[in-house]
Order: sequence, then C-alpha cells, then structure tokens
Amino acid sequence: MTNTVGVLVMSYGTPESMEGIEAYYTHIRRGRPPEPEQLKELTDRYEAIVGGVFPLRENTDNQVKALQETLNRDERTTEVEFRCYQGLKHARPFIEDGVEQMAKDGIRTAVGIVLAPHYSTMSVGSYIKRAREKAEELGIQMSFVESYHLHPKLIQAFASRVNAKLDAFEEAGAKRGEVRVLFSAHSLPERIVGMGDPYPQQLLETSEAIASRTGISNWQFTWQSAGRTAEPWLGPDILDTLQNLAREQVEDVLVAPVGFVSDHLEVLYDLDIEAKTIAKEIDIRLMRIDSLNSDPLYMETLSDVIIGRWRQGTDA
Ligand code: FEC
Repeated sequence: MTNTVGVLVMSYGTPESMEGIEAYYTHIRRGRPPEPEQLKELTDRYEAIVGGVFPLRENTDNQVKALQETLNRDERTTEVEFRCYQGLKHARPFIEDGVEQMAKDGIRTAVGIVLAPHYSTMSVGSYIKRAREKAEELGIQMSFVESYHLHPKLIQAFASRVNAKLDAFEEAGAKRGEVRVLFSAHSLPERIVGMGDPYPQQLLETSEAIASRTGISNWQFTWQSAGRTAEPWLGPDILDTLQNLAREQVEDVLVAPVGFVSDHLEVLYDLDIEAKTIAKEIDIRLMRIDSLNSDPLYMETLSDVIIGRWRQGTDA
C-alpha cells in the first residue's frame, strides 16, 4: 500500500475579489481595520493590476498543482505519494485550514514549505509557527523547510532570467556591462537586524550566487515595498536607489526581485507601475526579470528540498 505524505504549501495569499480587500487588509494588520484612505489606496493598486483574477491566487494554485506533479514524478520516492495542500497566511484557505484538511484526509506525516526562499522570523518563521501549532493540536507529525535560497536550480532559474533581460538590453542598444542589476526583496522592519535575523544575509548570498553564475559585477542590492508603518524599515528603498543611480548617470537598470517567486502586487504594481514611472521621469530605462511562477526549475527546487526534509524526518 502506498504511504501518503502531506505537503503544506504556504504562500502569502491575496483577496478573492475586490469586496474581499478590506478583510484581507484587516488580517494583515492583525485585526485592525484600515482607515478609509488606506483601503482606497490599496484598492486602487489592485485595480491597476487585476484583470478579472487576482494574479497571486492563480499563480499559487498553479504552483501547488505543478509541485504535486513534480514530487510524484521523482524516481527516488516511488514508495510514497505526496499530496499537496495550500495554506495561505492572510486569506482562505488559511494555513490552519490546510493542516485541518490534511487531518481530515488521514494524513499523519507532512512537510511544510513556504513559497519564499529566504528565512526571516517575521516571514517564513511566522508561517511555520502557525502550521506547527495546528499540526500539534491535530496530531500530525510535521517537519519544515526553512529556506532554500542557494539551491543550484533556483540560482540557475534566476540566472537565466537575468541573462535573458541583459540580452534584451543589448538588443535595445545598451552595453551589457553598463546595465546596473538591482537585486531586490520585500523590506522588513529594521529591528530584525538587532534580532540576528538571517534574512538580509541570505538575500545577499542569493544575489552573489546569481551574479557569479551570470558573470556580472555591476550590481547592488536594494529593498522594496516597505510597509506603511511608523517604525523604520530596511533601506535603501528602490525608489531612492533609482534617484541615486540617476545622479550617478546610470541609464539602464535591470531589477531582479529575488525575494519573490510570483507575479503579484509587489511586482506588478510596486515595480512595473510605481518604479517604472519614477524611472521614466528620471530618464532611466528600467526592465524587470520575469517571475519564476511555475518554472520547472523552481518546482524541482521545491521538490528536492521537500524530499530531503521528509527523508531527514523519517530517518530521525
Ligand atoms: O498580490 C497580492 O495580493 C499580495 C502581494 C504581497 C506579497 C507580500 C509579501 C511579503 N510581505 C511581507 C511583509 C509584510 C509586512 C507588512 C506587509 C504588508 C502588506 C500589505 C499588502 C501586502 N503586504 Fe506583505 N506582501 C503583499 C502584500 N507585508 C497589501 C498591506 C499594505 C501595505 O503595507 O502595502 C506590514 C504589516 C503590518 O502593517 O504590520 C511586515 C514579506 C513578504 C515576502 C515573503 C512572503 O511572501 O511571505 C516579508 C507577495
């Protein structure tokens, strides 16, 4: 008889409809409803990117489906069947719903992974905490992948996207070596640094590995999408970085948002609309690498680390 292993695939989550934005935003703010002007501002941003369907929902659905297929094709694990369950941080099905569904389906052993390669206590750590608590309550033995930011297939997938866009710059008349590559990721409150959080270091390591694989030296790291709260967030922010590059007379910039794996608001709005508008005003030609979405190399990265984690769990 085949043994079924549950895989809880966790992602940020996005509203299901325009009417759902307020509840989603309230959840992000840990139960505090947004002010009307904050809600309007977020609704306007979604209106600018949503063409009938919220992109992150569609992308997460596709990633979960493709991951299950990849896991079950793997010849190293023919004795088990992997069944993937979705668990979202801020929308339905919530992380707890995914764990509950596993329990209803009789799953006793599971691995959890987040669709974000870098670990921070404030990001991946908080997904894992919620999943672990629910799994303990329901008697599921769960282990977790914390990060996979240097997996060779992940680096290969990002590197080929950087190369493709550097080719596009060359075709448009730019000199390859003069294009400044900006690796970026979601900012977090500055206080994580004092907590010894590995997030900034892991992001630098991913950036260095991609730069080394593509042979680029003209690059730097910058933050993006900082939250709208009173405390200081990690910087410099990409919009300030662009202004600085204009002062340095850099004309061509390629953004590689390596902290994200899907097309969603922080990429489709913050980079493709907001950053591109600023870049245009200051005469910078800005391009962005394509998102990984369901790239087979990304699916193989996830599958590989999940199988590795599951084996460690069963050997322990
Ligand atoms: O497309 C979509 O619908 C969702 C896009 C989306 C992604 C995402 C990823 C991350 N966030 C992270 C941290 C924070 C912290 C706060 C925060 C706030 C927001 C708001 C929206 C939002 N985030 Fe997000 N994030 C996405 C969307 N995020 C909308 C609320 C409005 C705003 O501030 O823009 C601040 C919470 C607070 O107020 O206390 C902190 C991190 C990631 C990347 C890792 C991951 O995917 O988990 C870190 C995608």
